[in-house]
Amino acid sequence: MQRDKLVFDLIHQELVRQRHGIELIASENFTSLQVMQAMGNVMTNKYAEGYPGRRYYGGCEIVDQTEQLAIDRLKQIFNCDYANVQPHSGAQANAAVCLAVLQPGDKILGLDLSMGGHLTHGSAVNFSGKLYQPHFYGVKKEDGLVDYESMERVAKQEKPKLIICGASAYSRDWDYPRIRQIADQVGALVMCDMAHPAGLIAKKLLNSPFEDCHIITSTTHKTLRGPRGGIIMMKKDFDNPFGLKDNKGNIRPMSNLLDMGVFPGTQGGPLEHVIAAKAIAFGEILSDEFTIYAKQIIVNAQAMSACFSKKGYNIVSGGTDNHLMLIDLRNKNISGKKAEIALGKADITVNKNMVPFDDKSAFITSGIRIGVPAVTTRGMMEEHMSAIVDFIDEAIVHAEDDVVLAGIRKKINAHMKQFPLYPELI
Ligand code: DSN
Repeated sequence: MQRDKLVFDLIHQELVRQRHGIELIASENFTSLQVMQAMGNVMTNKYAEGYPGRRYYGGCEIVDQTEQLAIDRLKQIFNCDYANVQPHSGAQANAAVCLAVLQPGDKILGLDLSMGGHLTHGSAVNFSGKLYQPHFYGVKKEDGLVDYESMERVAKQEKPKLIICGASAYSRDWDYPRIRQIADQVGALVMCDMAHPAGLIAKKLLNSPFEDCHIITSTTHKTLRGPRGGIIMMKKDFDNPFGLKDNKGNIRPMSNLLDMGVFPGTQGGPLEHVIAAKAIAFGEILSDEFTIYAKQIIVNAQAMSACFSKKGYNIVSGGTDNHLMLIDLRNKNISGKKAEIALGKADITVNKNMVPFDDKSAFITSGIRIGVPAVTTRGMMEEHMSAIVDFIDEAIVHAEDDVVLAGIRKKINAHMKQFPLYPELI
C-alpha cells in the first residue's frame, strides 16, 4: 500500500496547530509520547471479546496480560477493588453503568447540563434522557456551589434509582458523604463521574468519591493524561445492595453486572491497543513526577483565576479548587461564542460554555470554560499564567479586529516556542 500522504499531512498539520497555540480546553491534555506510540500497535488487530482469562477468541494470552496490568495499575492508583478498563469513552462507561443498574424508564438524578453537568447525566438529547426519566439538581445562584438542598428535595420527591454526581464545568470540590446520605434516604445508588478531576483525585488533592459512591466512572484523557477512553471502578463490591438482577433474573455481584454492562451490554471487542496505552498512562500516574504535575495544575488554575479576577472577569463561584474555571462574560459585553471565535483567531483554544442561570442558549452562551491541564503538561508554571490572561484579555477587548487578533497570534506562536511539544516528532 502506498503511504497515505493526504492523511499524514493532516496529522502533521494538527501537530503544528497544537504546538503553536495555547490549549485551554479543560477536558484536553497532551499524552506522553509512549502513550501515543502504544496506541499505534499490533494489538489493534486483535479481537478479545470477554475479559482476561475469559475470552470468546483464541490468541488472547498476550492481550490478557496487558489488560490485567491496566486493571491492576488502575486499582493501585485509586486503592479500589474493581476496575473495568474496556469502555471506549466516558459516555460509554456511563451507558454501561446505566444498563447494568437501571431498567428503561427508571428515574435518575444528575446535575443540570446548563449548570455544569454532562450530556450523559440525563440530557434530553442523550440516551440517558431518552431511555430513563431524568431529574436534575443545580447550583445556587448566590455562590455557584452545588445545591445539595435541591438535590435532597428532588431526590425525596422523585425517588430516583441512581443519583449522578460529577460535572464537566464545575470548579469546586464535592461533598460525597452528603450525597450518599441523600441516596441512602431514598434507596438510590450513587455514581460519580469524576472524568474531569480524576488526575487530582488520584493524587489525593481533592476529596475521594470512592468511600461513598457505589460506582465511579471516568475518562482517561483529561487530567489522567492517558489515551482517549473510559473506565469504571468500585472501591468495594457493594454487594449489590438493591438485589439487581442480570438478564436471566439472577442476583449477581455488582462487579459482574458492571462487566456485563460493558461487554456484552454496550460494547463488542475491546480496543486492546488503547488498553495498552491506558496501562502505560496508569504507570505514569503512579510516579512521583505525576504528583508534581497534578499539584502544579491546581497552583496554575488558582494563579490564573486570580489574574482574571484582577482584570475584572467574573469567575463562577469566585475561584477554583481544581483544574478549571468558568468565566461569566456578561460584564464584558461579549458572548461565549464570540469570545471563543476571537480567541481561536489568536490561537488560544477554549470552549464557549453556559454559565449557571444563563440567559443565552448553549449555541451562544454567556461564558467560556478554561482549564490548565494541557498548558501545565507543556511546562508552564504559575508565573506564566498572567501572560496567558493578558493575551486572552487583549483578544476579548479586540474581538472584532482581525488585524489585532493576527498580531496576538504571532506573539503567541513565538511565546509557545519556550514550551516545546513533542520535540521528538518532526
Ligand atoms: N466533552 C467533555 C468536556 O469537554 O468536558 C465531556 O465529555
